[in-house]
Amino acid sequence: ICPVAAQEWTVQVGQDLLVAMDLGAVTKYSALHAKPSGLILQYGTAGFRTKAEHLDHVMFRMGLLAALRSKQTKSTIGVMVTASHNPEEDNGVKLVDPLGEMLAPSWEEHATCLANAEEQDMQRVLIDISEKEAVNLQQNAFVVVGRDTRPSSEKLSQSVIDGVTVLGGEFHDYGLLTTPQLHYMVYCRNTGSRYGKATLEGYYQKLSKAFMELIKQASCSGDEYRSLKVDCANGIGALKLREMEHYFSQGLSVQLFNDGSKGKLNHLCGADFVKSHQKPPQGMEIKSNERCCSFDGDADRIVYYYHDADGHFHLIDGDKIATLISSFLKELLVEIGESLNIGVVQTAYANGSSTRYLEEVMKVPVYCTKTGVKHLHHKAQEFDIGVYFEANGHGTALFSTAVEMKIKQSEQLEEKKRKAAKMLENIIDLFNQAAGDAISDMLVIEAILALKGLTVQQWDALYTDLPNRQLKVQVADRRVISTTNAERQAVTPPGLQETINDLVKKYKLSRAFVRPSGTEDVVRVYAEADSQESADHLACEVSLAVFQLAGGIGERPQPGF
Ligand code: NG1
Ligand code: ZN
Repeated sequence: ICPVAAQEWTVQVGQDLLVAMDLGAVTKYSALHAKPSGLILQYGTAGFRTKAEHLDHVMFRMGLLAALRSKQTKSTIGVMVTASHNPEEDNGVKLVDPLGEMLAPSWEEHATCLANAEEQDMQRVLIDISEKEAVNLQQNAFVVVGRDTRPSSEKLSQSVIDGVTVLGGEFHDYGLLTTPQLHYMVYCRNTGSRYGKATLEGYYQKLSKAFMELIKQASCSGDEYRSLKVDCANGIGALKLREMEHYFSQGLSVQLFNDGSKGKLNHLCGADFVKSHQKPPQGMEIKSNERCCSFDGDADRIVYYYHDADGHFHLIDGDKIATLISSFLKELLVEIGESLNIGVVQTAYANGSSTRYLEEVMKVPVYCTKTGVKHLHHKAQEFDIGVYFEANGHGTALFSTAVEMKIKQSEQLEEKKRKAAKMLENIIDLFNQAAGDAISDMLVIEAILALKGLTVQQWDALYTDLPNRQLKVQVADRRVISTTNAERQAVTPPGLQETINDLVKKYKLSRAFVRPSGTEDVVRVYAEADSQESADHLACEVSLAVFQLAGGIGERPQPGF
């Protein structure tokens, strides 16, 4: 994967490169964070993720890489140590680029190269990256580091710091942070604090102030004390929400569950569990019609749910969150009387009913991108207001400078329009512009429900989800599956897409697609149809087709899974 011939680089390396990078120190420290031989990892949808005990060398090397990226961009770079919704024993690392975005694609390749280099090739790979990317090694580097509550995270983040300092970089260790908080810090630091103060206090104050100002405008705010039950997945979200709650407690009371005081991280709780099992988390008692939500392990995802009067569980996922938010923002735009455009960005996992509702009822244009927030984020930047959410609850809304300009000009407008512009201004402040953020999304949703006077059931009733099923299939090499059309069609292996097409035809309102996961060694299968039974059957039949045509291993997918 890393095509540099050994002779080539020795000739190319200038004397200055060698001087600027203390290669002796790199080699010495690298040996203290030795790579287990034979281990190959890929920088995937969300960085590197695997069992924590295999990650020490990766952390050290990502510290090195972050320092190089910082030198190249002359900006602060972030490194987050977390494995999000994965089990507690796992860990992971991802780099955050200057404006809070995910790492640029060419650097993802460098990350993979560096993480997999054998000890004796480390120097060569580092020099190769520096040359390819024209990194000025004399430039200063500054890296900020955050970590989740996993037992392995503290030590691993120390290894990141070792990597940064070996290349002469400076760092700030924020310690425990949610992933979106780290994105926020990076964004603040690189925009000269115009966006906000790069401290936790700054984050809490910015969001809470915007929330309280919004809530004030709700006509029924005084007579209904708002409360919400929050399942924190036994993760970092609990710590940070607890620190923050007194800032907004006048407007919303939150009751925390799975706060990490006893249960295991992400075990039988959290947004991923609730979404994929379509049932409530353990450890939370739910009375009928109470509003509840779940964060994931690093608090960048959120889903809502409730029990109806008959005790039936209802999930309100990322698609319905995007619908609520985009409908509200569109109303505000209409109010201001502006021709600013708004678009919603989804992935193939978005429920078909949500896409139909947005396009046909809300008349909001919808776009589909590949899985992974970096793709959604990128697309959303094309609009004045771009709302993006993955069905699993990861998302945010982005606002162009044209929207901010419009708000500035609103002073001259009539009272009603001014009010709408003010709301829009508060909403912009409340959204984390750098990344999907469970805390920020939660406050936006709570504010919109209050302003619109909507109950959780009324929100849920916007449209009815099509029954769906997600399955995983084990194959020898998941790369044999390649896709096109935002992952909705399989190009290889030959015959697979044709088989899926024939299977889909057997059911009503049906749709199915397969893609290799970017975070697990599996192929994911998604199916939806007019009934749960049909969706289950279709998912199962497609799984079998994958097993047969894409080199399935282990047990054959069985009907009834
Ligand atoms: P993969 O494993 O590539 O499907 C999963 C999620 C993504 C995204 C990443 C990162 C699904 C189907 N996939 O990716 O949406 O959130 O993890 O955490 O939910
Ligand atoms: Zn997460």
